[in-house]
Amino acid sequence: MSRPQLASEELIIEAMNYLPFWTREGGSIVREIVAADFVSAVGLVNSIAILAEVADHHPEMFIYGWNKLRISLSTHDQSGLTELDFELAKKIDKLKF
Ligand code: H2B
Repeated sequence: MSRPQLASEELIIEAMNYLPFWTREGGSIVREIVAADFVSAVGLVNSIAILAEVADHHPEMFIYGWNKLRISLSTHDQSGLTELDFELAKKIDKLKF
């Protein structure tokens, strides 16, 4: 399967209009979520893991401070952002937590 190309600056700016919970950090987009408690944060990680496996696209996820989750998306083999990151971010935003 062919891999998507790095997103242009114009495409990134356009995509970010639809991802208000995400911020750009270099070649990644990041969302921070405060869950109800530790178990909820772990549950969210597991839900995201299923989305990631289906998409074959995997975020970095970090639970810290008991109930906080930091999700970072980038396309490793392109060393930056591609449509895969924006598509997975939109799916993550649809999860209920
Ligand atoms: N996830 C992310 N975030 N970036 C990638 O480049 C990537 C991935 N590559 N998941 C996938 C797996 C690749 O290794 C497989 C072979 O499709």
